[in-house]
Amino acid sequence: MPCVKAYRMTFPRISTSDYAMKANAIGSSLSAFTVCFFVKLKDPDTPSSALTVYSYAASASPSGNGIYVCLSSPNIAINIGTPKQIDEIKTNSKIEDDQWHHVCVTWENSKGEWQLYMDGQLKENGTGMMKDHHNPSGGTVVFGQDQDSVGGGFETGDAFGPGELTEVNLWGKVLSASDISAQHANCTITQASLVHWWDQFKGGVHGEVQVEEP
Ligand SMILES: [Ca+2]
Repeated sequence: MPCVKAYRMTFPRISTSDYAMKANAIGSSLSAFTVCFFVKLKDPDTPSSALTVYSYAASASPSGNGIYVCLSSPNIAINIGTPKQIDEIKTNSKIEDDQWHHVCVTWENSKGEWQLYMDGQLKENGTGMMKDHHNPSGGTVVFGQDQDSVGGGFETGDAFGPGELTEVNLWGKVLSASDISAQHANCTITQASLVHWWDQFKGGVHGEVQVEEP
């Protein structure tokens, strides 16, 4: 059980009614970021949707948010501000069991370099993803849904569940491999450059999402 000091959010079903939201979640535009979370899937063999864990939208887009990370498209897929969903990063990695896993995605705009870490280890990386892009500020973060409009436009086929989340955090820099492995190993959450953090979402849950204390 990871991060026993933190609360968990349980998503009991697939529904566009179940999510956690924070408006004005990113205060300054970002030339780099890291998003990390712990996730546990109830039905890893039979996902009925794309399982969007994290989305950030600063403007409406039916085909691509500012940022999203989904687990089953059909593998882990990442979008960083691309104008078309077809240009998302389609990784070769996926979650294949019903245990807790730690996932981190990093990106920076000088080389457009991205990295995917799973359970504290670098799994995949690449370059040329939205070089020179700045992720815009002032948008809305949603856990559990893809946003086709800011704070809305949810679709069942993109939703997350059934499953659990904890410690979904965003930093405005690329975390080091040692920072990421420390999160996985002993839940050390690097405080420097945190943009939004887990405690801020406790009051933002909707639908049947349950907050469970450790
Ligand atoms: Ca969508």
